[in-house]
Amino acid sequence: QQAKYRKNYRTPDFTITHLSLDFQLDPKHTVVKAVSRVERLNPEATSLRLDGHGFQFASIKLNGAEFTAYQQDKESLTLDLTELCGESAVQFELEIITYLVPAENTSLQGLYQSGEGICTQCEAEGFRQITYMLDRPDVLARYDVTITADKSKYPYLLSNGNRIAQGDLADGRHWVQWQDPFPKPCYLFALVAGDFDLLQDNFVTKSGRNVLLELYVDRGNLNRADWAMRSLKKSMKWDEDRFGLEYDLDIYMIVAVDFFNMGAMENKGLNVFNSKFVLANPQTATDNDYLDVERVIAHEYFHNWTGNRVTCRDWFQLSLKEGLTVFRDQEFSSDTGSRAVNRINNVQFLRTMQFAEDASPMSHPIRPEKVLEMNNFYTVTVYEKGAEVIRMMHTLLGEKRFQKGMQLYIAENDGKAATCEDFVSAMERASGVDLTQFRRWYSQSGTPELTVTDSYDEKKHSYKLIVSQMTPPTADQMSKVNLHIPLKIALYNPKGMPFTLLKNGELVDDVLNITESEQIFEFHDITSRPVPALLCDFSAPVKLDYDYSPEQLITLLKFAQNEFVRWDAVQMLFSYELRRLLEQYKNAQQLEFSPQILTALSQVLANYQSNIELTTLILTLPKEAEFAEQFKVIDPENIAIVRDIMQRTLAENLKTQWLETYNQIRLEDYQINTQDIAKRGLRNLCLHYLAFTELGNALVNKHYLHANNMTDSLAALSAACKAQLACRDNLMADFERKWHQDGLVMDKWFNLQATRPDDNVLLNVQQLMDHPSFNFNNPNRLRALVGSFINQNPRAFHAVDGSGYRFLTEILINLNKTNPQVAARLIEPLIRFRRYDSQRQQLMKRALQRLFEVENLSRDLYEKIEKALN
Ligand code: BAL
Ligand code: ZN
Repeated sequence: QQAKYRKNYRTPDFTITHLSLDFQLDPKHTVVKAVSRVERLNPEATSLRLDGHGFQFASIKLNGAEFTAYQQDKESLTLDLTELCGESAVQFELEIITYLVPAENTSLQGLYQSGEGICTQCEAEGFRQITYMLDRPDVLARYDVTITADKSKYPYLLSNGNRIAQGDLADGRHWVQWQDPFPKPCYLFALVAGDFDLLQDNFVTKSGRNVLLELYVDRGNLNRADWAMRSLKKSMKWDEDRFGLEYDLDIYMIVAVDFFNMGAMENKGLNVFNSKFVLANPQTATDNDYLDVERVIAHEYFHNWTGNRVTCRDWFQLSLKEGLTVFRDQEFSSDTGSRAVNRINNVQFLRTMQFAEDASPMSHPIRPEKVLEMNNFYTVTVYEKGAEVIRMMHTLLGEKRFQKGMQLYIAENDGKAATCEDFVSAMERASGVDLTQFRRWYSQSGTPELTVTDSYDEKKHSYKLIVSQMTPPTADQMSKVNLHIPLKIALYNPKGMPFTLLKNGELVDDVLNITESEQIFEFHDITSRPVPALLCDFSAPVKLDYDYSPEQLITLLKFAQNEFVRWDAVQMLFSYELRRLLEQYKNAQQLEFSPQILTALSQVLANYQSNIELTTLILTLPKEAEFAEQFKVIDPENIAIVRDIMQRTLAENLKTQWLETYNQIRLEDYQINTQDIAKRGLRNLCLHYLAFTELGNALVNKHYLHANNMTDSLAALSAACKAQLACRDNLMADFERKWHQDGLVMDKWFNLQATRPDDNVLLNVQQLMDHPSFNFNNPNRLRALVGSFINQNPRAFHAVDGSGYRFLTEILINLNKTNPQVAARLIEPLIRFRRYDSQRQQLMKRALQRLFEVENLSRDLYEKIEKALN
């Protein structure tokens, strides 16, 4: 297993300028003729290595003549070109014919069958499963694609760019020809064939281009397509308004498919989507599903400029397009919805998932140095931490200079394959801000820790913050350097008024530049000891260590003007409380939730009308996985027990208020707007807590029966499951009866089954793998049942008898054969064994060793297991 290193990047010896693809489609036997115009870039080069596997190689011709001077191995075809001379050595034509079986391609990479249709997924290295190719993102070609297939089975034949010709054949087949005017790397190639319902619309760009918008969904799903179309138009408008970026083709197509490894794919002009991120109507989708659809549609659309027009030079630069595009989709959601809510959700996700990744054997910088299987690097680090790095630049430069940097970056790199350095350099030159030290964020992995202490001089009215930074070693990198960390702060007086930040009478910026191991910041005219709000808005992806007292945190909760700060104060209060209660629990003491915190939370609920969304976020207890992240050694059993007690205490103590609020919030017809989503969110949180009281069963049952939308139905169902109510089994059976034919909706049901707090949950999950709605080859189903169990039910998965680990191992052994990419995602909780006690460590290691010995272990799994065990 050969790793690739970033430092070894070389420009290609050859490039392909034109690629003409002819597909004779059939799920059992597809014939692909690929004719490429090859240009030699390095005059010394005498051999050309093409990537390819997973197909039957039929023939190769060079400039129209049979060609035999090649060597073939499992992953490539190397052409010996020493015989070529003169002109033909500089430019020549290759014709390669391959045979494929899309119906048997369960890897869901390359060309495969999804349901009754056929589609492609080529990022990162799936194109090489279609034909031999210089499969690297810095080879950009113009594509001309002809697809021929049975007309009744595949009435729609789609590819990138513009449809330029089509026709019928006498044998019942038809053909369509597509041409993409923009040169692109092969990872952006797409083909879709099938029978769909089609939703059409249009968008007129700011310069007057009329763009045809087409959304293809499975037959019968048209009533779930409107929201995605609206989201697309909203995204197109937003990108023009905020980034000045306009769409560049006359047609934009989105196809929803059921079998998809990722969320969606930004292929030029022809996005292929996991149907989960397209289909939504009030009966089938929750409010969160609606927001997810909007976000993912936006994300893929934004890639048209950040990813497609400017692409990546090599896969080590993945964050160039992903970090930036996540930043852009986060800004879109913040500009068009609540900025605070979006920030809180994004930070919560990052702190839980990315911090955990950085503390795992898979720790890597946002621009990795070494990669064995590229699919393993579509990570929260590259995406979400990558977006944080862009956000820090935005904080340091400000919107105006950041946009100037964006324009320069695009002007300099349009139509090219760029690097992260190209981006930072454009930002630096456009803004005049020195980013020399900041660049280290690209090469250093790990979560930096900021330790802050303070001192107050009552006489001088001066206040000092002493800030030190340290990044602990990670699995991939022992020694660390100081980073440039923007630390946003505010100082509150005990009455909750913010002090103006002054030094020697001059205004001080609220973003402190932390660049050294230790720095002292002094503020004057501070008339009483302040409560500092540190890392406001999570101005950097770091851990903060400041010894807050509960009283200080309650002050922040009550008074901070910044909504993020208020929420964050409560997160710290909950953590503080969890630790205290865990101690009491371990010492077999009576558990007592701090009355002071209960009072503070009760006040938040009493004032819910001032900010409904924030109230919901504040009163939602962190999940087990979020709590777990604070511990070096995680105790899944006790965290779950104590968290449950916290939940029941909150439920019981605030019962009257939960009920009052539940009854006060009134909603009429189901509508998707910020206000109604907020109201449903809080009302359903009240229901969740009430489920743990004696009112629960009747109330939840009624809520379910009266629900006129999926958000409310699911809230009731979830409350019934989490609180193990008497009505649970009836409600679950009712839901199953209604939805058993709808995989996406059943995923919600599978998730609830897998996260039951019941002792026999694993047995239940195992039995559900035979459920008629379950399909092992569908990644959505697997994630809903198996993924939910291993990631969202830590207590059961980490059962000390090792049953959870054995269950996952069996699944992974099978998935290794069918879908290694998904296998490598699901193995994550197992490779993190170092975070657990020695008994669990032993069991987890044993499971990994067993997997390591599996015959034909995929590169995907090998890379992760090898890192974990060594
Ligand atoms: N490029 C892979 C899917 C996405 O990040 O949009
Ligand atoms: Zn993306």
